[in-house]
Amino acid sequence: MQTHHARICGAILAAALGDAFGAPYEGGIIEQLLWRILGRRRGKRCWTDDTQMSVDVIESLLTCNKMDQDDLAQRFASSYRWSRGYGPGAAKLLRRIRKGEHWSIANQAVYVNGSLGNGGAMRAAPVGLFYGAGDDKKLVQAVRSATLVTHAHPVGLDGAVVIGLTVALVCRDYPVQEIMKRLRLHIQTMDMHNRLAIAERFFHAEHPVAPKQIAQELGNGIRAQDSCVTACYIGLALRKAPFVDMLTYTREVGGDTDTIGAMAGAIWGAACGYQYLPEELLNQLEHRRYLEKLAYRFAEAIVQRQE
Ligand code: R7I
Ligand code: MG
Ligand code: MG
Repeated sequence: MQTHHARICGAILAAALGDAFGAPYEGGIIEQLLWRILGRRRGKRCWTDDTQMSVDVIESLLTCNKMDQDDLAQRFASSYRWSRGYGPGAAKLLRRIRKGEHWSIANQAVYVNGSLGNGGAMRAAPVGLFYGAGDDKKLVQAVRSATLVTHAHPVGLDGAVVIGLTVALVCRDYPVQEIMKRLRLHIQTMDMHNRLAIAERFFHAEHPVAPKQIAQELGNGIRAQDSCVTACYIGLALRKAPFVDMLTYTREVGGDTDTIGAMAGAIWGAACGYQYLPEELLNQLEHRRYLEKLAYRFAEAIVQRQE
């Protein structure tokens, strides 16, 4: 596998591992007990909405060869299963689309300004990979379009830009300082700018900052401003550490562990490549072979596109 190819596959599989291995630690005691029942199938670790919606994005991009919001909305709606642990607003919205409502109406029916949850950001990595580093404006536009289908709030949109752009840039070895500079150019809300400023300060520290401090200052919650820069920090600060250390660190940050794990995993995987993912974790992942084949096909399409 060529380097770029391996990094694209790495981003997709690492995100799925971050999701499946983060999910058991998400939420309170009731959610954790429920996931003990729902989260294992035939001895494998199940993924959640984060991976399901990323799969939908990849399938859509492979079929349409561009970001097509109508196609994406239909895929999201038909893949929706409550047992994958979707956000409550997202679940309602997807059921409305299933019943025939257009996404551009449904996306403001639950929250008047649209959702600011991290559900747009958790599936932004494939869009970033597909458009790739080079034309940031085009990439950001595609990420915003893909996010808008379910997350119309400016903070929800900004969160997706943080993840989509970081994944694309780290996949091409851009240094952290340059990534931060380019993120600042495309972020539109003060909430996200403030979080980025804190992360930039943390990147100047010699060692990764303690997980507790990350949770306190960058956040660990379900809202985009409380998790996207957190994941960006984790993925970048720990990209030279083994994957399992990144997972342990994410668990210690706590909160929305499946989503922070998925987003940080995508960044880690894009930096390191598929070959550095631990085999014993991949072996426990549900539908591993299906995901690997999909990631491989996606990488081939991207490499051809960018040649
Ligand atoms: O963003 P979304 O798809 O949820 C993703 C999360 C991830 O952690 C997944 O792993 C899964 O567990 O869910 O779903 P939404 O329901 O749109 O947003 C998530 C939450 O953000 C909502 O349930 C609200 O608590 C909060 N939220 C808002 N609160 C107030 N005002 C989102 N938008 C608003 C808002 O406008
Ligand atoms: Mg989830
Ligand atoms: Mg989550």
